[in-house]
Amino acid sequence: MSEVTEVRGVTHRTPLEKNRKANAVSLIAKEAPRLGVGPSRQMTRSVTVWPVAGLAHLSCEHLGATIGTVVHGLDMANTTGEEIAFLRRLLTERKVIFFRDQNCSEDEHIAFGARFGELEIHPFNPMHPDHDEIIPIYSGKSAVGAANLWHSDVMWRMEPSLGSILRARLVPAVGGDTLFADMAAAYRGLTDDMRAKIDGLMGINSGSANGSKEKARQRLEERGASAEELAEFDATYANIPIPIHPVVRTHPDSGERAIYVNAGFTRRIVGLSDDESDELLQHLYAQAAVPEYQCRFSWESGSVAFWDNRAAQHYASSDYWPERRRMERVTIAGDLPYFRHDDGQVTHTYPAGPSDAADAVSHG
Ligand SMILES: O=C(O)CCC(=O)C(=O)O
Ligand SMILES: [Fe+2]
Repeated sequence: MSEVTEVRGVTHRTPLEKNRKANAVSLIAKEAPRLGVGPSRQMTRSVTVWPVAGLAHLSCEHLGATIGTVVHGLDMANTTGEEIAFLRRLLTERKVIFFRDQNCSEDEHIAFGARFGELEIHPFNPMHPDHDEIIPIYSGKSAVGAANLWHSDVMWRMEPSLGSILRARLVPAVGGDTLFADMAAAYRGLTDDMRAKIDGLMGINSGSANGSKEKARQRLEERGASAEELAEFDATYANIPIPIHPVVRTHPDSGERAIYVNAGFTRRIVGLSDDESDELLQHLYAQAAVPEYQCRFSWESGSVAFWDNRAAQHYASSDYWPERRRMERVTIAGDLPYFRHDDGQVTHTYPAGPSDAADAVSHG
């Protein structure tokens, strides 16, 4: 990752800024017990926009302290191998990257995603009429934006997606921003005791895809699907396993640890009493909402956000009703999550057995 860090360019600091930095750090330290937040990173000021070493046509601009970087000068429809390698490293380091003015076709959006891995086709979400790989996320008068809760995508899968590439086609005049939280910074901000407590714990995640399976079946019925088609749907999706994911996930590329539970999917922590599990989950869910770990992106038509589901959570602000907002998402398939213990042992995600599954259902 150092390669990316190195291209940040010169750090200009006047004596006043040095004092400001010291004051900011000491303020955070003083406030930390009250907020429950530790300084997760030494604050530094870097130049606002810097050129990328070896890729002089690109320049970068950070949005948040540890998360979110806008890459200027990229054309998603025409990328080189060097650009893709750079974006992959930048994504791992900054958790979400952004591009502006990408007026490419749906096919080009899909082709760009495919350069990062196999693409996922969501079995339950309504699909784009012409492209199975694109999930349309359209809101307006009769469809209120529904992604306004902190989550990372498709954690109901045993292998949740690596990343999502969302492009704005139509945006409201005001509002409709998306917020992102760096869950590795959030992990580093926990107390030592809390980190020791959650390292190696496992969480039961919702197996129902938040009701979207039922909605997909209903859509099939409304479209007049035959009894055979409905039976095939039931047979395919009746027994999808309920995943038990690590509460702290080790990133496969960087080795960084990140909090890997969220309000959207995680229902229960294995091996704790109901009360202990609820209390711990509430505390961990709440970390995504801490501004120090976040960046916030304001969309324009043609803007793109590409986030790493393994280390970031996101929240789409639903503050523009009844205006319309039309987004399209391409999703890259991921691999089996794991936690690497201090002694090097690895615990992977596993499917819930019958009693864990009952717990997940009773916790909704
Ligand atoms: O609409 C957005 O900004 C994000 C929606 C969302 O949660 C997603 O695309 O995964
Ligand atoms: Fe999402």
